[in-house]
Amino acid sequence: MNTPSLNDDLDQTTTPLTSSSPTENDLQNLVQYGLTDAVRDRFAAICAKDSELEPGRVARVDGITTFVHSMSTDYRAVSTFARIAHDDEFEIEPAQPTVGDWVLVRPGQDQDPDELELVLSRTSLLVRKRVMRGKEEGDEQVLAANITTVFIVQAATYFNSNRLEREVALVWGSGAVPVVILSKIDLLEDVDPAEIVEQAQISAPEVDVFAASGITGEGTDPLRQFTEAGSTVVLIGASGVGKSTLVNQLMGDEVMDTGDIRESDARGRHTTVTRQLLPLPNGGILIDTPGIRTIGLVSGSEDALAKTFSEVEQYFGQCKFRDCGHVGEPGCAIAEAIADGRLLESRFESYKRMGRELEHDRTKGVAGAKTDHQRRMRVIAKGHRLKASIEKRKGSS
Ligand SMILES: Nc1nc2c(ncn2[C@@H]2O[C@H](COP(=O)(O)OP(=O)(O)O)[C@@H](O)[C@H]2O)c(=O)[nH]1
Ligand SMILES: [Mg+2]
Ligand SMILES: [Zn+2]
Repeated sequence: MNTPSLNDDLDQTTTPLTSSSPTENDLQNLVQYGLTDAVRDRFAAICAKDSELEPGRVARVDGITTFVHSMSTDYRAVSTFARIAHDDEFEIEPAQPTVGDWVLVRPGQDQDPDELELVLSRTSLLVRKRVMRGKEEGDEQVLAANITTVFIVQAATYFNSNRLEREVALVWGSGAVPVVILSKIDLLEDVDPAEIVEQAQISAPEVDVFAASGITGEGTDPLRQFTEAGSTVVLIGASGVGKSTLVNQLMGDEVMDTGDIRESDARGRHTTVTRQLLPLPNGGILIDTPGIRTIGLVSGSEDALAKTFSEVEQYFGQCKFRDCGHVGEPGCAIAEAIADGRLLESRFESYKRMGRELEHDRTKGVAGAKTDHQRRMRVIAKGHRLKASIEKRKGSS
């Protein structure tokens, strides 16, 4: 085995003549930030072509300043010109890096800033629509990328089923797997946690639901199955539900400020860099997000809705009339299912409400169609079409 050199030497990044593409050993350093084999291979391929680039993972974003954990050093890189890198093509439009992104940084020469140049295409992306006050259309807020599991945290003492349905849909839409945690069970007085779990399960069928206390640690052991090496877990939920307390419990250490210590107190200091991507004792990575007050679904979340309400959608196509609107038509399978207790009316109502919101966004068109995500997808599609037509021309000549 090679002896890995400890490159704390900052000069190392500014001497491109001696730099070479990272060895397996160098990349091994990124395992502590959740590196998977697939990501390692992509980094190795890109760095073999351009040895100046330094692979790493985004720990925090502050405007165009991105904090990146790299193999032997951390970067504070500027992301103005960052683009998404697919296997062998780069997107034209700038990318908006987010915590959890796998990226390549080009270290700046002399006085130049370090530049975040490429963002590897994501395996999952958690995006919510920000609800703006006094403005009809909120923009999108990208919360985290390349996550395997999202812990949706709600206080067992303040369980809210509508919010949970939205949170679950948001997560299914991201490509990650939702897990529900009902926190603060030590505060439940005459209620059995199992009862709340049962309630939550109705709003989140097909999702694992746990009850736990971040203070006493009760119920937190089963959560560790989601935090093994190679996994990246994000915690979402309203402010004050106990996310940071759970993080500390899972870390076995006081790493996150809890309670009313303001997040902004620690801003801009180096210590905050290491506080967003938290390596867990059993190998996974934890990301704590600031509280999210409202959960807006981004346009194009229809599939996520279908997954969230699969027990509703299973009746579609079974009504007497093919164009049944499920509003009292004879032979409506939904109405029958509700009547004989196979389907909860409240679930169907939630489904309709969320579906209407998406429909509203879609028909309103303009703003919705210009979401970052859709723009990105269009650019990719265009790239693919172009490539296909070039190959076709080549083939026919
Ligand atoms: N009794 C009890 N209090 C908790 C628990 N988890 C968090 N808290 C308290 O709730 C407040 C908010 O917790 P925090 O972890 O900062 O919530 P966050 O905003 O979701 O990160 C703090 O005062 C915590 O001490 C719990 O499991 N039991
Ligand atoms: Mg917190
Ligand atoms: Zn019907």
